[in-house]
Amino acid sequence: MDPLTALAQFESEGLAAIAAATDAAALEQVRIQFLGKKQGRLKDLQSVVGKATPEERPVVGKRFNEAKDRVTEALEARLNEVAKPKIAATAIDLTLPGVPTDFGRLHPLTQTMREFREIMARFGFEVVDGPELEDEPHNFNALNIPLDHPARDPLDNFYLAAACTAHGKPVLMRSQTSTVQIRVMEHRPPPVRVISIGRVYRPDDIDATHHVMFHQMEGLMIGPDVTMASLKSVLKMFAAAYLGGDTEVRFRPSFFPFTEPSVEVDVRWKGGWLELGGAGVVDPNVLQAVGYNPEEVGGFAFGLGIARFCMLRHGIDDIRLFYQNDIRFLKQF
Ligand code: FA5
Repeated sequence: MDPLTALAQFESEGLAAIAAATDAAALEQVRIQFLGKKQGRLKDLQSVVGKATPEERPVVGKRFNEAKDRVTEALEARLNEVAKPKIAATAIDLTLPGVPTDFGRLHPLTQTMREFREIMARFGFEVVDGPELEDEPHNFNALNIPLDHPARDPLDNFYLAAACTAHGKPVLMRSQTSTVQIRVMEHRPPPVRVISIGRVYRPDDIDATHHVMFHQMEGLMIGPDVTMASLKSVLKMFAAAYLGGDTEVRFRPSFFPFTEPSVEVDVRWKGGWLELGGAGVVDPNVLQAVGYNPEEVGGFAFGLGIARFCMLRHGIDDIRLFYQNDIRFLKQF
């Protein structure tokens, strides 16, 4: 057989054997048979090439290297292929429906708080924040709450036994977000138009509308012409924006040491009324305590219970559901 024919045969038979081998062991046999250094077919071909005439030698030599390279490369490629893990084609049925993924969602109270911020931002209120751990000056004194007022009773507050201020004074978990009003006014001159949303803590008896930790939204607006009428407009607009335009809102005379006059804000609920918050015109004593001149500026403040709004919107009749982390309840929102 002439050298070129022998080389073509070596190449085609080598490639066919490689393609037919299905695992690494079979490929090793093919390698030994075709490319083995001691007695493989390539080794035999070396003597055939050696017998070529001097004129044939360049062509035959080139073809020898070509055939050797092709078979070597094919062997390596096939080795890589058989080494890959096999996906059994029959194990996948592409027509089967997928496994649905359970998406998490925001807690209904978080959703409510986000919506509150959005609504109040539309009314031009800036969002501010304040600490949950408070001192008595911010939780009581600056809010015009006298030393003998029942709201200061240690049994009605969560005082911390193991902590105090840098000056050794008692600290407590804030019982209302009204503390943030003071912190804002202490640091900025009027006009002010802010809201603050956060947790407050009271050792109340837990029932369908009360918990020991709950959320409030505090609002404060201070300026030269801010009146009780401004307060009522803002609260009515807010209730309409969150609960719907037909919501019936009632302002009931009330008392808070830091507002005068004061009101309680109720909305219709289950044939009666549900109290949503307290509000009023900021007491001149409070303005004076933070260095404002009550002759020049006035203002209103309000503090609303967030959970109660959320309960009204969604027809939830027990505040405790928000804190039980029952997925059957939470996934409805
Ligand atoms: C206050 O906390 C005043 N700081 C509100 C205020 C702010 C008045 C600014 C004037 C000016 P009150 O204690 O009524 O007020 O609480 C306000 C609202 O918080 C209540 O109407 C109710 O919606 C909610 N709330 C009160 N206690 C609880 C409780 N234990 N659980 C859930 N929500 C509560």
